[in-house]
Amino acid sequence: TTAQIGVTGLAVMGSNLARNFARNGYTVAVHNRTASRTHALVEEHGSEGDFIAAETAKEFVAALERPRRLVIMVKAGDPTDAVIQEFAPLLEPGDMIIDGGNAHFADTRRRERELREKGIHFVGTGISGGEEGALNGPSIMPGGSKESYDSLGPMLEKISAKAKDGAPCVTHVGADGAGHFVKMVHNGIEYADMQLIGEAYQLLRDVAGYSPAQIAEIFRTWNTGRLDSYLIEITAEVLSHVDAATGKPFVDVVVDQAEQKGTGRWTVQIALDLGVPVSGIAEAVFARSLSGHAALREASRGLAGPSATPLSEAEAGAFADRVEQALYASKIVSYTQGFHEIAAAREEYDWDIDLGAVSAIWRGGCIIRAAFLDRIRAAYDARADLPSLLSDETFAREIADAQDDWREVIVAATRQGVPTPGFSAALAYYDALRAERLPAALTQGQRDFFGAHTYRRTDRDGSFHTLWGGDRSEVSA
Ligand code: NBP
Repeated sequence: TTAQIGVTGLAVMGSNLARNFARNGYTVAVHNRTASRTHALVEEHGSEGDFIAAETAKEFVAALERPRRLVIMVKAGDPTDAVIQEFAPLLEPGDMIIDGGNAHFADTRRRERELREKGIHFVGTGISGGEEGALNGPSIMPGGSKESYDSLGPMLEKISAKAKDGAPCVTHVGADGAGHFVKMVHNGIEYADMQLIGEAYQLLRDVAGYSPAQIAEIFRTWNTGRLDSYLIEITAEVLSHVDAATGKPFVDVVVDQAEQKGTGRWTVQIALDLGVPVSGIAEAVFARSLSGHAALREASRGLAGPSATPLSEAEAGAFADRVEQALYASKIVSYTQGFHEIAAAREEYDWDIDLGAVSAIWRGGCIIRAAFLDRIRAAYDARADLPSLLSDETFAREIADAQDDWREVIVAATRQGVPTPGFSAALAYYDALRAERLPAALTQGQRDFFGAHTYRRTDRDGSFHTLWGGDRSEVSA
């Protein structure tokens, strides 16, 4: 017998993905650097489908039908290169290597180029949904050649999550690193979503005066409306959880220092390179980083400022409604920024990415899955060349309706000394885009003054310089 697909790297993600393929009727060759993992997988889950356990790379490759489809699920970075170097010499033109790890898209572009010279398709693939998703249906973001997708697509569609309308949460995102790029921005948006939810929680706690259990109920209510999403749902679960050891709300016994693995940071680093303002995602990454500076926070405790005084019960309910508006409006802005980054990369790397299709495959399986994504897809379906999500009539109207409350919430937070970097950055982005004139004109004047960097005029074409140190006359540059 030969296997239709092989998975090498059988830690939690690889094992679950292999089982997902097997449960969907495919024969799966399985391999791991340390063979004990391979045997453990077949022993524990062999009954779920057809597995071929391979101890060596040679056995593994020999077990695969041609053209071979080989999934790598190892630790991203050097291990991925090590595995490619081990397997590439054993493969033939037309074979496919699918890297399902969280690779940096620039690495994926390099690997794709190197393997293309040997006729091997390298398919960098973003996979979201954690271990549960890998087993029961993740959101899958494959890059690589169209040709490889013809062969892989049907299998990936089978194992992927399905959106509420039954559509598989997978599409050919674009060439070479496009899949890993889109997965990276997915994670950046996830950071922003989590930060905004965190700010909403803090406001409900400190300004409205609600308990974690009461806030969990508020999130449960929000989850039945336009904020319906996996992250809002699990937020309610986490907030209502009580610590068994102390009887306190779980959220009060966890150290308030957020960690990160790096995909959010990459999203911001690359946005800086592409010149795309992703202020909401950046604030989310910085907020995690700030939280981790324990000594700095300790040293700053005594700094002057107001502390929050909770509202009366009557006022608290109305305030919670305002926070919902602020959260929703800020969420629209973070997705606007994330999709702008994808659109900019599409331009830069000449990727054929369909933004509507990207939002559609995030509707199921992944961490940011949400009813909201249907709306984004509708916006791009109505107009594929939408300059920004904020230009969509529906989103623009919703923000218009939300903005009084959004501003009020930020005012209250500012007055009471509750930090809302996400809400505030989102509103500043919105107001900057709306502005008739920005102080960038003054910036250009300053740059021309100290560095003769020149400026353009509103009334004439060309570049100009003012002789600041001389008679201040203007010359054409
Ligand atoms: P890990 O990221 O912990 O990687 C462990 C696997 O890598 C093991 O199979 C290990 O083999 C193998 N490996 C290493 Br480490 N170095 C190797 C080398 N030089 N040669 C061959 N194999 C090597 O596993 P994971 O958490 O299952 O994640 C796998 C990938 O999926 C990662 O890229 C991760 O970023 C990505 N991802 C994870 C999640 C998640 O929720 N965990 C979600 C989405 C994507 P060994 O058994 O011999 O040590």
